[in-house]
Amino acid sequence: MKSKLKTTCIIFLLSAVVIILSFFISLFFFKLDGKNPEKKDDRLILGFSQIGSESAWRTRNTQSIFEAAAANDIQILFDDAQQKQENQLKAIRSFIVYQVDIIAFVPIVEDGWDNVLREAKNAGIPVILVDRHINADKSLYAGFLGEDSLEEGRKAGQFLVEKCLNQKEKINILEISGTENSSVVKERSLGFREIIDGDKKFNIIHSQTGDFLRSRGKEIAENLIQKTRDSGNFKNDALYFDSQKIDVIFSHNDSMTLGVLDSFANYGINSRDTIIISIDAEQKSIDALVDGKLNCVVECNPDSGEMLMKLVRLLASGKQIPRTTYIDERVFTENDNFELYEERGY
Ligand code: GYE
Repeated sequence: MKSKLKTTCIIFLLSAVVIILSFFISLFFFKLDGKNPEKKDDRLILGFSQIGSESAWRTRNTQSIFEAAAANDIQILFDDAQQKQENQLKAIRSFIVYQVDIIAFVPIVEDGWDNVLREAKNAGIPVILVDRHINADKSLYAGFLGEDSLEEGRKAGQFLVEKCLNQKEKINILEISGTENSSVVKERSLGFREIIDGDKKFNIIHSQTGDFLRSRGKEIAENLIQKTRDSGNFKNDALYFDSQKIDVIFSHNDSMTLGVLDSFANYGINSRDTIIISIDAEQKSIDALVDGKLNCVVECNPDSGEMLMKLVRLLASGKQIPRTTYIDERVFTENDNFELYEERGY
């Protein structure tokens, strides 16, 4: 009896060892092909970190990427960073663990990406920058896709210079900029100044960030109005800064511009003399241009999805991509034939 029990135990133990061993061997073989055990099919997996949904432009940018991925049968792991860099760093690290094929992300600010990009590089995962640039070693990412923000700033400056060609007196400018330390703000400001600095009559008397948000654009304008009211010199013919009349508003995106127009409506500011230049070209700002409330809208094209999928396929097939791929953009002005305008789609 005792020897029979001993044999049964030995057989039981042996079969348990065999089962466990075969499980680990099968797992090992999975690991060897480097394929993600979760990956159910051969479709490419793109890990995409978006900064948030702060503007109609951003929402359209995200839509364009999902639409193009679906059309190109590319799987997307998507993360909305709610405007926080630390969330983007976390998302990119999770894409590395998940072993996506390609990582693409919109860097909310220029600095602080070297380490996580080095980790992606060590994991053999190519990275594409979308929409904004970074200050990092160029070997840490494959290329950039997006708008030429410097040129957008220049176009805004060129419109202003042409519009004020015959004006001799001083022209006071209020600049409402977007997210601080972002490449797009740095380049739009630089491009605008590059053009207007050619003529000393142009003065940027105040520059303030509105973080690309409509509410902040409204807040900035209302603070200026309130200050003028408190000074007892309130006039509704324009915004004033330190009792200097603001002749031009250069706003880095439509959301903030529409916020300024909200405050004008609230406080009955008649802004007909104020030259207002905005960037993005969402439908609402084009409508405001057609209504004569804006003078110029520089397009920033959010539809980068299709081109991104092309770049993803190139990289996934081991090919190089251009260091920089710009998307075509135009300028809308008060001098256009508005009948020729098409729906903007965002
Ligand atoms: O102008 C603005 C968005 O990075 C180009 O970010 C983008 C800017 C765009 O919030 O609407």
